[in-house]
Amino acid sequence: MPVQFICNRIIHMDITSYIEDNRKKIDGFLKKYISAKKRNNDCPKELAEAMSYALMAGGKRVRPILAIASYEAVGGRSKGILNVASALELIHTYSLVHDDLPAMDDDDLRRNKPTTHRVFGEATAILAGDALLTDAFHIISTSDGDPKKLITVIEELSHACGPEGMVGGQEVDILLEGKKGSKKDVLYIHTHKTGAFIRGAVRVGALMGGASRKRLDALTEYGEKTGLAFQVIDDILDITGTKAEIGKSTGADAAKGKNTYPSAFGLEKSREIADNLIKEAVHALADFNKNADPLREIARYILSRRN
Ligand code: GRG
Repeated sequence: MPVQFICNRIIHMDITSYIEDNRKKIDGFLKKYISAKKRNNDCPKELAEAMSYALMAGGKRVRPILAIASYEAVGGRSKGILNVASALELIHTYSLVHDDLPAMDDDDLRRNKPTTHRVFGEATAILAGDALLTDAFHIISTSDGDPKKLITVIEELSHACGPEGMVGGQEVDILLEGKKGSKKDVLYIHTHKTGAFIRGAVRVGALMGGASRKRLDALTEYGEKTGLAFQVIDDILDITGTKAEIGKSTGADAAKGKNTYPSAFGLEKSREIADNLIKEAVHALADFNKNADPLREIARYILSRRN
């Protein structure tokens, strides 16, 4: 059964326009950030151009949108959420620029365009990634909002994206390339390389919104399940060919000897796992009111995504 037909629930709200409206706000923030960078004489022009090229290449902005939706789900009112959410996209962009490097995945295309290192060279691409990561924490630390909350956000993100999170997952992914990892290895890779940051994005929104412990726990479960499902769907799309629409060849993960859910569990079982994860993610929000509808619909959208 094609992935997009697995989840046949009724859509309760217009999630497409919710995503589009928030994407515009995030892109507006990122445009201002990158124009200031290009005008700043202390930032070398070539570096600013490489950062701009990577950041403004048309990403879906999934992590910032999740942070905003999580913030709204707990009735967040304090300022600074747009800055903090947009900073997540700088971290995400850094991870993609580095992931594409010859020393890692050695990819020529990202989002149907030449990768940053293909255009600007390896050294500038590495430095553009470093600069985006560092600036993300600068943006958060200078955002409006309660300084205690901002420190908690920094702590959350440094953990989610560091050696016990995304970087750790990437390390194991690379170490096991071409080797047959166990199901436990695949779970580690997916929950850390992709899952930890998505869980972190949801938690960051909740922390900025002043969530109670109970609500934070529920949102953490939502983020964990959605984050893992996101990577399982990505693995499935690699095989079913729909990523070819964004310039990736079908079966690229298998060709590189990557450990994926379909390689460990088979395609049908992987679809079933993704479907169940999304059901569990939505169930975790059972005690939330309609303010959490965007999160519920984003989870379903992730299941039906094609790129
Ligand atoms: C280099 C430290 C370091 C980490 C890299 C994120 C990551 C870890 C690797 C990316 C490899 C990859 C393509 C994983 C699949 C899931 C994923 C994170 C896809 C890209 O995220 P999207 O779909 O990208 O949100 P867009 O293009 O929409 O921004």
